[in-house]
Amino acid sequence: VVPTTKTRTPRRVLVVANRLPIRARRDARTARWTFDTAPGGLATALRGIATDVEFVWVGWLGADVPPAERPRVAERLMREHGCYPVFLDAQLVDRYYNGFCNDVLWPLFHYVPLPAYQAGAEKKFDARLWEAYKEANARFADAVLEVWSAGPPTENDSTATSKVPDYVWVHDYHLMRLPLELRRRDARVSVAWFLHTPFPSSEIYRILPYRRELLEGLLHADLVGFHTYDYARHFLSACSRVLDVSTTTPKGIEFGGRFCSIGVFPIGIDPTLIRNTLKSRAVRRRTAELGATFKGRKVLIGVDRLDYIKGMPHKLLAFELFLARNPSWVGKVTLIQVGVPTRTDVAEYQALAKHVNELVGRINGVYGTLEYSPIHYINQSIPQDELIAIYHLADACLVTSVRDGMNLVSHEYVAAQESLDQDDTGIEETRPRSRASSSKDDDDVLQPFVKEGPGALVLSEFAGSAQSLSGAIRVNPWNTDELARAIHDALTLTRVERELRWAKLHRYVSTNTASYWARSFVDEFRDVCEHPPLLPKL
Ligand code: GDG
Repeated sequence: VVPTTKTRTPRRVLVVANRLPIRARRDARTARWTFDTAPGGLATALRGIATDVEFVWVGWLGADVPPAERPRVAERLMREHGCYPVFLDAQLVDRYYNGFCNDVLWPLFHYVPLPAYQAGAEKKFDARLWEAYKEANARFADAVLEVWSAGPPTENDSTATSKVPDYVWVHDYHLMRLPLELRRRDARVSVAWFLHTPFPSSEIYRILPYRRELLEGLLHADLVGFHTYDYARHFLSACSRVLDVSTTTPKGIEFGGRFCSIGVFPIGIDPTLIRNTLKSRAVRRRTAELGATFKGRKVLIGVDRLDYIKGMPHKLLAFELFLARNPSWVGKVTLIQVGVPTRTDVAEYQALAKHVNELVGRINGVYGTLEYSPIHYINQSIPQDELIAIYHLADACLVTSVRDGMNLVSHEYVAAQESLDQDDTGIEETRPRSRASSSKDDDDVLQPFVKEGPGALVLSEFAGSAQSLSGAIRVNPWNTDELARAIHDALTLTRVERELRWAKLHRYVSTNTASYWARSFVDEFRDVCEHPPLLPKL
């Protein structure tokens, strides 16, 4: 089904997320603040509909701002960047963000609760972290209400759309109490919430001592949204089991005299941005350079934050097994693995980084030579242009998450497999040549890189994207044997097989885009607010 977009939208949407898309620095000598935009995935996703909707961001700045400087910082951020900061002091951030969000909710929502045999597991849920979470959510509510407008027409602005009040779109597991906190402050607020992670099975969810309070927080929203039907279903069953709800239907839940609608909105990417980047002169040149570097070899790509949900050790172990079983591939295939450091002050993440380093060292030690490393491990973030050049070059992408809300790397890889028009190569030398057909004579000349058909996608069945990317080779990353075979399959599929798979994948990725996601969510939000379901009279 090709998605269609409606065009009715509210005038202003307050996007509330834990972090503002801003990098802030303070000069200690002059006490002067510098703010740069740091657009993350969400900011990029919303850009596509920013022509119809005005977005104002509310969130934490990621920096400790001395109280005396706060009014000035808030005024500047709002005026210069359309961002309204929530100020949280260091101890609150530590307990709310590092503690409750990253150490309690993140693992639980990704099916990694602390194993009961581990000493200290019984102390996992520290009440101080929960109190901090509630407190932080209350601070966010105060900040939202400082910018929220109920939207009565003003003298200067009498257009019909300006009568629409601001809508409040809350993002992610950091802010599950926010709908309730907002409604306590003003019952008129239209509020929706979207979860970027999985919502776990109710069997996992109900471990949480604060299971009831979080669901009650959310059910004050007009709409809650998830990436997949499974997550929505898990949420519905958690509500039925944990709360005394009067009605749950696939469309939503009646609770406390209100109806909270539930929707499924799988996020996507901006394929046009990738296509345009691929066509740029700089990226074509870079792809050609990399094509020359990896000449005569197949390339596998992995791009992950260094997070335990991404299953990087699972991928490395399977790659090692693949090399052990297929000695003829040694020297002929390289895995480029980007592992972007994240939450580096947390013990679990430090242990993961160490484990990955050891695995990479072991595999390169056993299978590497002076001329060849089976794994190129890049333990830092790389520029977007470089990333897209590698995607384009790679013969297969390995996504092996043990759980992942959606996983946008899988979408980006598919988009970057488009073959490019050879008329405009972007580099001076125009004689196209594929990596495999290189000859010694033209080694010194930079040749444009030409793909021999699209690459293959190996995709964990535990990533949300596996539910829609049916052209992928689906794997259970815990099954090392199966994953090693999938790597072999990905490298040996015929061109026709790869093209057939890619056509399916590309059709999905190029229609279910980030703009489509944002537009569908905002349209549904408006629909449920304008036409709230009628509740039965008691
Ligand atoms: C959360 C959920 C859900 C990565 N390394 C570099 C780089 N990246 C970019 C990728 C991609 C993004 O980061 C990662 O997105 P994912 O979706 O794969 O994963 P999370 O960061 O865990 O995001 C996830 C998502 O929210 C959206 O709802 O899909 O399930 O966990 O865009 O390209 N970008 C650059 N250099 C890098 O080194 N430039």
